[in-house]
Amino acid sequence: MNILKNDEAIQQLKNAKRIAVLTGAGVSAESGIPTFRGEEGLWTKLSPHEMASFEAFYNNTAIVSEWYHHRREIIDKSNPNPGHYALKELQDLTEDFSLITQNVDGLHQRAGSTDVIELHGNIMENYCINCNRQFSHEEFDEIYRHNSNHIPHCFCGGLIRPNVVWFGEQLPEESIKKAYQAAIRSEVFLSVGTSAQVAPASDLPRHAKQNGSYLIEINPNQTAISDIVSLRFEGLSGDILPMFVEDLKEILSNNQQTVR
Ligand code: BJW
Ligand code: ZN
Repeated sequence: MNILKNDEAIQQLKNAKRIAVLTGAGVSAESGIPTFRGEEGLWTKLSPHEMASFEAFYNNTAIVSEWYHHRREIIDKSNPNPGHYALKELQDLTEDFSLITQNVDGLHQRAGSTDVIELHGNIMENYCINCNRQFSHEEFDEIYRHNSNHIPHCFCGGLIRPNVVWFGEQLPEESIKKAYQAAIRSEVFLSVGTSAQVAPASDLPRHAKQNGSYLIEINPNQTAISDIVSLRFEGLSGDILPMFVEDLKEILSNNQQTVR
């Protein structure tokens, strides 16, 4: 870690009243949840459009439903990691803080973050594509387990799908609106653990930068936005985010002592 770079990031975070953070699958990697792309990613074996589209679900319901069931089981057994907890602490230290996530695992909320903007939905929620009835995780699990062909049906006969956003589908209107607003008004924008390959989420860092925000990326690998960021931290979010928060707390407490 370059100490000077770290200092610069901490100064930016300290001076910012408005911070926005965009997270991706990499933030949950240290909780044991596989990312999508990359060497260990889910999609080294499976094609994204074959699994994460409505057509895939409709034509291969059993396979796609099983895939989501398997992922829910992994998430159920996992816990938030130091990166998730650091973002909760950063929220507590910041006047105007927005946490925008592409993740569907709910780990930010389990770490205590509030008002999380979920761009791609939540894998634990399910709904009927016919009558729109919502199913809690427990209700859905009950239906899924008692169904030997792994094709979950609602009481009305319609198929039950996960409440996630697939390719070609619109993002929840309110979430994307809030995310753009947060990006535009931010003074510092952190892009953490995302390959920034999927639009419209990948547009957010660019919008933030165009509107004068200081753009910081945390990722062990280069991404589609690495060339436009103000600062890049090549490492794991579970290492770097807690370090930011510790340094920030130290500076803030020193400042308070000086004022007194
Ligand atoms: C670490 C780490 C550690 C590892 N610490 N870092 C051309 C044709 C067709 C469509 C399009 C097109 N061009 C654009 C589109 C639109 C399309 C799109 O962007 N496609 C691109 C792939 C080209 N987008 C959409 O369709 C979106 N909707 C839309 O645009 O609506 C308007 C519209 C409608 C109709 C037509 C056209 C437009 C919807 C996108 C929905 C994405 N859904 C998914 C699946 C969600 C459900 C599920 O979970 O199954 O969301 S796809 C998948 O990718 C998932 C993720 O949220 C998303 C982003 O992935 P993410 O988070 O960046 O993960 P990875 O794996 O890519 O990266 C992980 C990173 O972590 C890596 O960089 C690692 O290095 C790093 N890392 N360990 C920090 N410890
Ligand atoms: Zn129904």
